[in-house]
Amino acid sequence: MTQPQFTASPDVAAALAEGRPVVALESTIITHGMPWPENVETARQVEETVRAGGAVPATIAILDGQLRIGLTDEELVALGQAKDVMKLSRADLAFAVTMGRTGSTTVAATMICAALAGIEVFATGGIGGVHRGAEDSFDISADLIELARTPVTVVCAGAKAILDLPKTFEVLETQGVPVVGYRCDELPAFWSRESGLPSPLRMDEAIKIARHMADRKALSLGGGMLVTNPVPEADAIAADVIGAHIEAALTEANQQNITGKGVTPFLLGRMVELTDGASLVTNKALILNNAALAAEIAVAAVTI
Ligand code: PSU
Ligand code: MN
Repeated sequence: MTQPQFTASPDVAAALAEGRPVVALESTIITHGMPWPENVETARQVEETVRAGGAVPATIAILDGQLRIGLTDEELVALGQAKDVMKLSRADLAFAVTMGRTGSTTVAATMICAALAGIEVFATGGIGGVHRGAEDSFDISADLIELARTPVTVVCAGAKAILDLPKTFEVLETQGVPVVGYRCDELPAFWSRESGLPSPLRMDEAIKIARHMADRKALSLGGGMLVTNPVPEADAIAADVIGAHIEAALTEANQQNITGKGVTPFLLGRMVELTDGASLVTNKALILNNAALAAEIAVAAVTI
């Protein structure tokens, strides 16, 4: 017998059935993006922010082989402390199901699961992208290709500045992914509000973004879109300050031959240490900011 594809928590299931706004949330940021206990504290605050914005939060993960859309607080805490959690993308999402493993979902995998459940809006910190030196390593995050194929709107604070940002946005353009700057003419760069790159599109109202989602659907364009939401000024770290730490972290990653899925978690972890925790404070602030905007978009989308 075929098993159900996913299990939604009661509040998520009810909201979906009644057409109320839901915001998907990823779990790799909990297991591989932030240290304990800040990871769980932040995940809770993100869920509260989505609720305060009038939407239902749906944190997504695979627990013991089960695709779960919406976790209980106990499950969130367990995931935040668990060891040996797989970091899942499109390539290995079904493997975790088959093998009964526990895995957290990256942006790519969260988009797939959100679309499966009928959730159109998703909040994260920063998407993966083209790594620096990709011309040799070919390391390009599956997040970019997923944005091109799966119809979910991803609200982020830009691509992580540890990446090659110009190449990342070139790939998104090639793949036909709309990149919308929310109230900004310059693309934000995760910890910083500045990247030196112009935002290809700009929208200043959540309702316009929701309308854009509907128009894309009406035109059968397929695929998702990216909304880039600059970190609040008070929590931003200037690009030149963060840049020096990024260089140092990248040099260490090269020296230690860190490759593949390990690169992003290694770099994020080193950034927390190199900035004496400042990068973590900014990381939290930008995720909460994105959760609030995603809720606003989800609320607007159900009125269209
Ligand atoms: N943003 C964060 N922290 C993270 C990530 C994003 O603030 O940990 C995760 C996301 O899940 C993203 C993944 O999809 O990093 C990208 O990993 P990779 O570069 O290996 O594709
Ligand atoms: Mn990669």
